Amino acid sequence: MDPLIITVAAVGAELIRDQQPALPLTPDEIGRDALECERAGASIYHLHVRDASGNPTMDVGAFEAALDAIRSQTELIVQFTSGGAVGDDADARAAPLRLRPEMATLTTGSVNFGEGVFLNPLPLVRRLYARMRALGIVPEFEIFEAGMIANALLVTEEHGVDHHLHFDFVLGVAGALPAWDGVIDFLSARLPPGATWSATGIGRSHLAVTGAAIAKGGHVRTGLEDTRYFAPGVLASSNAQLVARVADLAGQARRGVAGPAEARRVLGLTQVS
Ligand code: KMH
Ligand code: ZN
Repeated sequence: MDPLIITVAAVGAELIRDQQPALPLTPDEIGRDALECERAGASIYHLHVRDASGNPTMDVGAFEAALDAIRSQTELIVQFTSGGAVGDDADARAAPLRLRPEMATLTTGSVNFGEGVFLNPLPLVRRLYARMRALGIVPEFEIFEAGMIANALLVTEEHGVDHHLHFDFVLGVAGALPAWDGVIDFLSARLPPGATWSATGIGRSHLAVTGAAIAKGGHVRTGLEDTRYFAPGVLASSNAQLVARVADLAGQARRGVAGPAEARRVLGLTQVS
C-alpha cells in the first residue's frame, strides 16, 4: 500500500465560528493552522477562504493571501476548492484557479446539498476541468454520488487523460450518498487501474469512513469542513487534532503516513512555478 495521504479540509464554506471556535478564517489563522496540520501528518490542505466578515468568498485576493500564508510556512500541497458555496456562479468558481494551485477539487455532477442544490452540469465541469489542465493543475474528483465517477471518466477521456487520476469519496452529505456498508468497495472498484482515492465521512460517519479507508488502501480526508466534532458531543479542538488522530490510526494499522514530497510522488504532481 502507498503511504497514507492525509488531506485536511480545514475551512469549508458552511461552518461558522459560532458553531466551531477553532475554525481558521483569516490568512494568518490559516497559515498557522496549516503549519500545525503539516506537523501532525497532513500533506494536502484543501482550501476555502472567507471574507472579513467570515462569509465564504471566491475572491482571488483572499485566495492569494491564504495561499501565500500556507506556502511561506509549509511544504503542503494546496488544493483550492472549485465548488465554493452552494449558489456560487461559474465565473466566481473558476477565478481563483489563475493562481495555479497544484491541485483543485472538481465535483462532476449536481447533487442535493442539505436544503440546497450543488449545481455541476457537464458544461461547467468541462469548463473547470479544461481550465485546470491548461494551468497545470491536477484535479481531485469529488464523488458525492456514484454516477459522478462515470462523469469524471467521461470528461477526462474527452480531454485525453494526461495526468494521474485521484478521487475523493465524500460520504454522508445530507441529500447525497450516505456512508452505507459496502459503498467504499462499490466506488473504489469502479476506478480505472492506477487511480488513487481518498474518503471522508461527513459528520457522524467520519471515524468509520476514516478507518475503512486506511484499511482498504485508500487515503483520508479529515478537517473541520467535514466534522466539527472529535467525538459525539465533543467539538474538535483544532484541525491538527483531527489530522493527528488519522496519523495515529494509520500507525496502529502499520501504515506509514506520507509527507508532502511522497504525496506529490503518489499523485504525480510535477508543477513547476
Ligand atoms: N461547499 C460545497 C457546496 C469542494 O470544495 O469542491 C462544495 C464543496 C466541494 O465544498
Ligand atoms: Zn470543500
